[in-house]
Amino acid sequence: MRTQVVIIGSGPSGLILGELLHKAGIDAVILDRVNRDYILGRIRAGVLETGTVGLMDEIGCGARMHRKGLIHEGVELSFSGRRCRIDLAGLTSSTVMVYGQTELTRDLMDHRESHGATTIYNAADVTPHDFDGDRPYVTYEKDGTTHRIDCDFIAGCDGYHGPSRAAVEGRGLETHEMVYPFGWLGVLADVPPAHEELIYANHPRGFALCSQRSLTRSRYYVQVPLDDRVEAWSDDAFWDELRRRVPADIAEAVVTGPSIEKSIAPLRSFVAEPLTFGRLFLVGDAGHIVPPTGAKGLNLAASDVHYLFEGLRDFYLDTSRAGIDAYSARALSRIWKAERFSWWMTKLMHRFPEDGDFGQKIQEAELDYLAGSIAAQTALAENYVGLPY
Ligand code: FAS
Ligand code: PHB
Repeated sequence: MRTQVVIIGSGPSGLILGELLHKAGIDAVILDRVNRDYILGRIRAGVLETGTVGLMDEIGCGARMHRKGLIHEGVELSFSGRRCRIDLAGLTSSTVMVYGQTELTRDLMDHRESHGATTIYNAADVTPHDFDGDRPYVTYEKDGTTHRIDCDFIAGCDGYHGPSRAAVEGRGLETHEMVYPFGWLGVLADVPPAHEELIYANHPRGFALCSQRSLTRSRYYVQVPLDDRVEAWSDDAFWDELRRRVPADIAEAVVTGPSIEKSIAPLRSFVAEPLTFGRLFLVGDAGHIVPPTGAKGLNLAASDVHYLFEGLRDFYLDTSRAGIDAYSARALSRIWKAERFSWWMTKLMHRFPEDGDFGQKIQEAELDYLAGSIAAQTALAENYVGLPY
């Protein structure tokens, strides 16, 4: 088989790129090691920046998102018995949309199926080859046969554990990482949200987040030790702990119910540099990871795709390599700003016992300053809604 672009990974990165390329008349094949249902079963992000919303509209699959997504004009921080609402719309003239990654992925998959573009699921041992030259190819195993796809470019949209970054180890790849000493225990439940906006809670027992997927489905998180196990948490134990960490009136408003998903995710900050290796590009989680505190992971994947798509489009339509050559630097500039913001929000809202008494006092002073400074709130707001592409 031959195509113009092989995309490894059918998550948000791979799907958004595949659909943008299709719209521009550029042929792409997506490979994934699992199937559609498995991908849709993963519960991940919940907040979209306007840039991500714009890409869905540019592709032409934003109708359901606009119908079901919730526009949020503010978020709240709670700490030391206080509450501070960050007026996103008033401070930035922008907003965020609450719409689950699962639904966004479903919309993209349905759109791709509607025009018959190729996605090969259950592709095992996907391996990029000869991407240092101008005739790269990808091999994979399926139904007991080794298959080969020749192409012009390979987009590594295969997440943190995928083969693309592994294929460039030792080829000048530099990585930068910080692993946080805790995880997030998340629960998804078909219960109405406790508050109309998201609440990030800094509490002596640990961080908590009240989020949502719709007016009837809520997503909650509590900070847990790294060695904690999801089996140790009954639903009741989770609801009790969440209610201890959020403001009293919110605790009162929490509607409990059976969890339809419950999992613990570790938190790390990670960046791989550069993102371009010949004709192989690292995109989204394949190139970087952020702690979810700033709601940046999915949205950074979207801006990577925006930059790479512009480069590939210019290559095919104008035979210019400028965009492709600029991809890594352009993407990394926005990536590092989002990494900083996500690290900052995580340090601000979580308990770090290893920072000692002084570190705790600094955190309290930063929150006190934030609560009283429009300049500080504006800085938080413009990062939360998403810096310009
Ligand atoms: P993805 O990981 O989504 O997709 C990669 C795809 O590549 C997958 O479908 C995988 O099956 C495929 N793949 C992997 N290895 C392969 C191989 N060998 N061969 C073929 N295919 C292969 N972000 C937020 O903004 N907010 C959150 O609350 C949030 N929560 C998260 C919770 C968890 C547990 C995780 C892991 C991430 C979370 N994220 C969150 C970040 C997440 O949303 C990512 O940023 C987003 O999925 C990135 O999309 P992709 O780059 O497409 O990577
Ligand atoms: C979510 O709804 O899953 C979510 C929202 C905001 C975050 C992280 C996760 O910062």
